[in-house]
Amino acid sequence: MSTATPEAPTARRRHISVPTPQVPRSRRSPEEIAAASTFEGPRRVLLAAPRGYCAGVDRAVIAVEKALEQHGAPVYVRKEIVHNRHVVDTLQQKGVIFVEEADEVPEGELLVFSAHGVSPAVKQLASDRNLETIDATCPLVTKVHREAVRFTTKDDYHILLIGHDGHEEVEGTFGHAPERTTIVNGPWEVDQIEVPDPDKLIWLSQTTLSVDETMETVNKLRERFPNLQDPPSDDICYATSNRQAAIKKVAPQADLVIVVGSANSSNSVRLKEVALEYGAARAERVDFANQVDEAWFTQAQTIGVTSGASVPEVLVQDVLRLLAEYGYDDVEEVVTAEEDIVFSLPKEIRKALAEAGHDDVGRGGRKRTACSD
Ligand code: 2E5
Ligand code: F3S
Repeated sequence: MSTATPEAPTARRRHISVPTPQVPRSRRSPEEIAAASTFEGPRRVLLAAPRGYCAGVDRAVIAVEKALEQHGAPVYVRKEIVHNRHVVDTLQQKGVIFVEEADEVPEGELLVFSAHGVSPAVKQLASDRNLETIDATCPLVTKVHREAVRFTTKDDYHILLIGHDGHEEVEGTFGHAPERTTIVNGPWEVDQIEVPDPDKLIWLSQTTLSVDETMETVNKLRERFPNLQDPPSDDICYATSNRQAAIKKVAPQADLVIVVGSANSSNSVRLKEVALEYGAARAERVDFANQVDEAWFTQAQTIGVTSGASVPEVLVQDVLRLLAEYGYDDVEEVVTAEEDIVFSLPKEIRKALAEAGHDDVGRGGRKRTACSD
C-alpha cells in the first residue's frame, strides 16, 4: 500500500531546538512586480472562512499551555501536539520537550498525547513507565476510536479504514483493532484489498481527508462489497469539511490560492489540492509569510487565502500584511459557515485546575462547552 500523502514526514524532534526554516523570497519590490504584471485593474484577496484553528487544536494547545503553568517545565509531548511548525516551535521555547515515543521520557514525568490520538499500546507503554499523562486527543478522533472498538468487538465487523498509512491519527485508530482493520489509502487501492468476509465490513476514515476523494473511495468499495456498512456519522470532521467547502467557493475565482499550513498537516495539504481541483490557476502552501514568493503575483489579480485547522490566525494576518504591501489591500471574506464548537479541556487538566481552585475549569477562560470526555 502506498504511504502518507502529506508532503514530508514529521521531523524527528527531541531535546533540541530546531530553527524555523527560512526560505528566501525573491525580494522584488512592489513596483517591479507591478511592472511585470500580466493583468490590468485592481488586485484583491478572497479570504476563506472558516479557516484556521478548529476546536480540537485549540483544546490541545491550551492543554499543553495549562500543563506548563500547572506542572512547570519540562512537559513532554509525544509527537507534535498539532502539525504546525509555529505552534511546535513556540511551545518548545516555553519548555515543552517533543519526543517520538513514551520510552524516551524519564520515569515519573508528565507526558501529553497529541491531538491526533494514540493506540492502547502507546498508553500501556506510558503506564509501564509510570508516566503521568494528559490525553489531548481530539474528541472527534476519540469518537472514531470508539467506533473501531465497538464494531470489531461487539458487532464482529472488519474495518476498512480510509486514511493515509503512516499518519499518526491512522496509526492510533488502527491500533484500536489491529487484527481487524485494513488501511485503504485511496480509490486506487480498492481493487487489491482482501477481506475476511465481504458481508461483515464497515468503513471508517481519518478525520482530515478530502471529502470528495473519500466518497470516491467509498463508492468504489461499495461496488466491490455491496453490503459495506456506513459509519453511524461522518468521520471526516466538521472543521475539515468546512475549510474545504470555503476554499471550493474561493478557488474558481482565484488566480493564486495561498494555503497557510505545515507540510505534514494533512488537512492543510488537502486544502491546496482542493483549491487546484476547483479551479484555482495556482495554489501554494506556506508555513510563514516569508515563504510567499512575489514572483507568484505577476499573473495573480485575485488571490485566495486560507489556512489549515492547526494554523494560528496570526500567521494568516502576516500573509495579508505582505499581500497589502503589494497592492492586495482589498480583502473580501468569503464565509460559507459559522463555527461555534468548543471542546472542554482534557479531564486531567480540569482536575488539576479544580484542585488549584480555579472557578472556570472547563475552557480556560471561555465558558461554553459542546463536548466533554
Ligand atoms: C488531530 C486531526 O491534518 P492533520 O491530521 O495532519 O493534523 P493537524 O495537526 O494539522 O490538524 C489538527 C488535527 C488534529 C487534525 N486530528
Ligand atoms: Fe479534531 Fe477535526 Fe480539528 S478531528 S483536531 S476538529 S481538524
